[in-house]
Amino acid sequence: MADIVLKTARDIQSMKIRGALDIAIAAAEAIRQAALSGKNPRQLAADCAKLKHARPTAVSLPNAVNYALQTIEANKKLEPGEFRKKTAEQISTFIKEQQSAREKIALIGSRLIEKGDTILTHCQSDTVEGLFIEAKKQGTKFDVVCTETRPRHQGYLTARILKKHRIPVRLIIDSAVNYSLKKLEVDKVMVGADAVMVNGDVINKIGTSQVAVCAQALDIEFTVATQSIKFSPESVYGRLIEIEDRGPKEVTTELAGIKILNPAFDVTPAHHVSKIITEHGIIPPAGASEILRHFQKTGTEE
Ligand code: RUB
Repeated sequence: MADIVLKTARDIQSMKIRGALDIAIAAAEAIRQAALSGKNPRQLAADCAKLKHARPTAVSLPNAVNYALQTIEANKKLEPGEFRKKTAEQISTFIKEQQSAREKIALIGSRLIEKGDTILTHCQSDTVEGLFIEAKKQGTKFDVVCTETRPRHQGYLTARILKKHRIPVRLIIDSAVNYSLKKLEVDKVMVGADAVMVNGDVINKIGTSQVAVCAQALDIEFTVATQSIKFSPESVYGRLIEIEDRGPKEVTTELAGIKILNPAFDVTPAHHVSKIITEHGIIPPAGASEILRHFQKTGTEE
C-alpha cells in the first residue's frame, strides 16, 4: 500500500487536493492515519516535515501540521498503544473543528446575503460556496458571477457546484472583472483566503487583489470568508509568506524561449478589505491580530 503521507504530499503538490482548508484537513488526516498505522513519534515528526511545505502559500497547511506535531510531542511518552489512540483522537477532533468552522462561517456569511444580490467570487473556495449554499437553503434569492480563474480554471468548479445547487451563476473571463462589476451591477464581492496576515492583508488566488481594487473604486463591499486556521502566526514575527510560482507549463507550452511567470497567489492589502468572516464572528481586517492572539495556537513563536 502506498505511504499515505507521501501520497497526500504528492496530491497537494499536483493540486489533486486543493483549496486551503482541504489541504490542511488532508495533511492532518494523513498524519492521523500514519499514527494509527503504528509509526513512532520520530517517524511521525519526519512525516510532518514531508507535508508541511507541500505547497508554500496556504498557512492552514503548516498550521495544521504544527498542531499535529504539538500533539505528537505532548503524547510521546505514552506507551505505544495509548500514544496511537490519543494522538489519532486529538487529530480527529482538530479535523472536526475545522469542518465545524466551515459550517459556522456558512451560517454567519449567509446572513450577509440579501434578496436580489449579485455577488462576484474569484477562484473556488469551499468556504464561500458553503455560505452561498446556506443562503440558498434559507430561501434567499441571489445570483453569482464567477471568474474563470486562469490558468487552472478553478472558476469552472465553482460554476458547476453552484449550478448543482440551483444557484444562478454566470462565468466571466478574469479580465472582464472591472467591466462586469459595473455592467452586471454587482452588489458584493466574496472570496476565500489562503492566508491572513497580522495586519489584515489577505493572500488568495492570483487576481484577487485586482478584483479588490476594482471593487473599491466602485464602492462595492469586498468580503473575505476564512477559518482562523489560515491566520499567520509567523506574520506576528515579521515573516512574509512565499507566493507560489507554479511554473510556465500551466500557462502555455506554445511560447518557446519566452520567460513566463505563473504566480499562484497575490496579496490584497487590508485597506481594500471591508470585512472578514471567521468562525468566531465578523471582524474588520484590523481585528486579525485579535484572532491570532485569542484563537490560534498552532504556530511557532520566536
Ligand atoms: C484556492 C484558493 C481559495 C482558498 C480558499 O487556490 O485560492 O480561494 O484556498 O479556499 P488553489 P477554501 O486552487 O491554488 O488551491 O475556502 O476552500 O479553503
